[in-house]
Amino acid sequence: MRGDNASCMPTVSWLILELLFAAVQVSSAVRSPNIVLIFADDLGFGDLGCYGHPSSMTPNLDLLAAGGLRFTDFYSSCPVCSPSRAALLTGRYQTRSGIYPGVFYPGSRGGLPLSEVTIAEMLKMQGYATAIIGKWHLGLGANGSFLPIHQGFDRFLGVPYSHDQGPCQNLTCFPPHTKCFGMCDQDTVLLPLFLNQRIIQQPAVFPDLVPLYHTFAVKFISDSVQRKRPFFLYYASHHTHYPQFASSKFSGESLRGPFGDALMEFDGSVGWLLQALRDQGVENDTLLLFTSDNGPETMRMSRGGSSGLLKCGKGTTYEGGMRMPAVVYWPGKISPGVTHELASTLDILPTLTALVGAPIPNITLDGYDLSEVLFRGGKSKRNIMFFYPPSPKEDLGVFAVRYGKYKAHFFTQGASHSETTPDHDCHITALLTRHDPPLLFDLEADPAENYNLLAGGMKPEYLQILKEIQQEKENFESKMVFGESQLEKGVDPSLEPCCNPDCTPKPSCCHCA
Ligand code: CSN
Ligand code: MG
Repeated sequence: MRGDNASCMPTVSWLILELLFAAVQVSSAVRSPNIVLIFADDLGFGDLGCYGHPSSMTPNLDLLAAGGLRFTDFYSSCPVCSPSRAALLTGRYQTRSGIYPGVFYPGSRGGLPLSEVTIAEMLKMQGYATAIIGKWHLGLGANGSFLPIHQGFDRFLGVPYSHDQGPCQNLTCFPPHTKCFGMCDQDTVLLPLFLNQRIIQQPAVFPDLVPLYHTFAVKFISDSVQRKRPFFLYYASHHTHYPQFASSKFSGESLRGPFGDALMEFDGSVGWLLQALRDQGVENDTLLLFTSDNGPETMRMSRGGSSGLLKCGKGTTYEGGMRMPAVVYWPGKISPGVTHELASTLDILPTLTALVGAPIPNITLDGYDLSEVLFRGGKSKRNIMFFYPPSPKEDLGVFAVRYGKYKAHFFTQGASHSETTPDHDCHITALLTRHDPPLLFDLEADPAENYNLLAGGMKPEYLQILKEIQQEKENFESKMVFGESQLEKGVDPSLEPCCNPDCTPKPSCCHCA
């Protein structure tokens, strides 16, 4: 008996040791950095002070850029919203997840498939508290089955789609009495504000949104810090999408009119997010990333954004549609500076996965780990970027390819969202055009895509580059499998969110005090 007991002792203490070891592992997971991902809407490459805009007032973003790493060659995966957001959150091209053609509507049947692994799900598995504030735009579905709560987010305060996707002519955009500019979408429900799965306002009161978001973000951050949980906050701002709005603090304050006021409010939210991190003592334990979903809606004229020196904007695969402002900030961990390395929203999930030591999702990813660029001033693993239009087709394939400093356009097409500037290539009247050989630009020498290197015919010095691009493109396309289209499932008006579900007549009765 004694012998048995004695031989049992080491086993028990070994077990205790193992438990202790596991506890240490858990507590080191608790030291995982907090992650704040700030995503602007329809903000162009040329809209921020730190990207050269002469009259924008963006002191907080400019400070972030000065203290962090600012990218000059950072790309979205698509020049419109839903596909761009799907790729951001999954690290996969929108074609794989089926987020095409175009964007989701209030009554859309589809959504981001629940089988996709989002950044929020990946981080939640690692013990993170997760929240999304602002614009979702990845589906709503019957009974809210596609809402963020089902995609890894513990909390959601925000709007399920774009804030112009409901009538806005009777809403206030700037306090106290300035009505929204334009009508927005008619014949659909007023824009709802959700808390998790519940509608708490319909219509959402635009000038109140950012102050509400502020309170919610501060609470989420302080709750997480108090509970010693690392947190992931995805702050998907409505700014600077049409119709522009702002709270009284920013209304009429900018030099740039309504767009400038909305931008200033967005910039202000960057300031209070930073302040909240400081107040909780976690600024140095937090990786902050900022970028935008797609290029500017120049069709809104001076109320649209600016792609600066880049060509065209939203809806097109020219640089103005695809290239985004982007800053990554982490005091003490990321050296301040400017990088010309290639990077994309597709790279955020793989980078965060590496950072927190999570297993890589067992699916095809299109992104690269950017750790070398962020933490060691090294080279990007990304040397290529493929550009799909908002309505991609398997038989056409990618419209353009960035390869090193070159960009080749195999197809070009204008877009209604890129109307009104003097460049007719951007407009809806610039029909789908195949280019064979492709248009070829050197984006280092000519970021504005003005001078086709192959104008006047093939030149032998570019044959090798074209061959490499062609090979990369064929290789990529041979492995690209388009997922079932979520947008082709169409819309069902009865799925539109309504605060008063059994009321008649819809959609106008979906209006709650
Ligand atoms: S987007 O803007 O959601 O930011 O891309 O609000 O492409 O048909 C785009 N669209 C409404 C929108 C419609 C939007 C479209
Ligand atoms: Mg957008």
